[in-house]
Amino acid sequence: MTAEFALRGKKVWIAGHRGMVGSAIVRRLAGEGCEVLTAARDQLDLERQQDVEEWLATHRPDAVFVAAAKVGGILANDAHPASFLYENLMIEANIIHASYRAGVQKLLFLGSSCIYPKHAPQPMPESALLEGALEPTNQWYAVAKIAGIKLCQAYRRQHGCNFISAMPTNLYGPGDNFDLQTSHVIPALLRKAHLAKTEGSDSLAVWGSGTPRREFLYVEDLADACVHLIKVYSGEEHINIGTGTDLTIHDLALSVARTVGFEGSIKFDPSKPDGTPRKLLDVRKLDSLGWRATTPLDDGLARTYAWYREHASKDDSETTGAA
Ligand code: GFB
Repeated sequence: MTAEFALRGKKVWIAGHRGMVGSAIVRRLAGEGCEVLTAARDQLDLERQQDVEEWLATHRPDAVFVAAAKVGGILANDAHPASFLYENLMIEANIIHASYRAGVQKLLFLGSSCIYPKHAPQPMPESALLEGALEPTNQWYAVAKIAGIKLCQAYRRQHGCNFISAMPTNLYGPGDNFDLQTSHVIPALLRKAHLAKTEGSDSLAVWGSGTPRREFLYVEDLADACVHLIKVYSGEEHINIGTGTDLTIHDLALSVARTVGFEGSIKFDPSKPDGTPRKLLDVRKLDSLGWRATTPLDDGLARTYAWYREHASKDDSETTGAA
């Protein structure tokens, strides 16, 4: 562990600033006294090495958050293996290598809890990485994210770069993707419950058996944890970011129904995959670094539902996309 990395007065690039995670990090950095750099998609294609190298060489950030990634829910991962593997490998390799070349002082790479083996011990410690086979539905994304961790470690060892990695659990919050085919479970269930309520339907369709367990972290909490880690952590091992508690998808569906005010029944769809049986992170390392999640699930769900109603529910006047 080295001295704290101060953000004040630094130039900080958030790669992926339009996404749910990147935009939350931009909001979180507002009070840090740093200059926030962003690049619009039409200005910079992160899959093109030369573009990324030129952008970094020109703008010379002191610190970088790698929040850019191709992400999606269980079905999107399963249906587009090439996109999830290729796009994520290209984005992270380009940014990490170009950051090394541009002399970036500190970089935080973001992955996902799906890097761990399908049957990892629960809660999953950082040391469970590569101890067993991956969950088949998201192995492509997981392999890309494991490569990102290894890139940070390799550039540390070979070039002395202070590049670190953080692995968040399943995320949700304002700015999430509410498309029913490609989204994660929380935005999907919020939207489906909202539609069922407004259309007077008496059931809410929930994929799979309802028995898998998941841990959910509100994205504003994640952004706070990332800012904390870039300041205080300089180790080689990746750090889990989670809440330390999980629940079944069935219980999640009940909480979502309560949030939305949907009073009908829940109908499981066994034709859809369950995915990993359980994904709970061991957050003792993060805890020892002085950070804990603060947003209870019910509060986060209420805030996410409010965001959906304000920003995304208008799309539903045209399509219902029942899934
Ligand atoms: O959120 P989700 O798509 O991601 O699904 P994973 C979590 C669980 O919710 C699965 C169930 O058991 C789904 O079957 N589920 C129930 C639903 N209803 C729905 C629904 O309407 N939509 C969705 N999407 N799920 C992803 C990985 O896995 O987690 C990614 O595929 C990434 O790579 C991400 O790691 C964090 O937790 O199963």
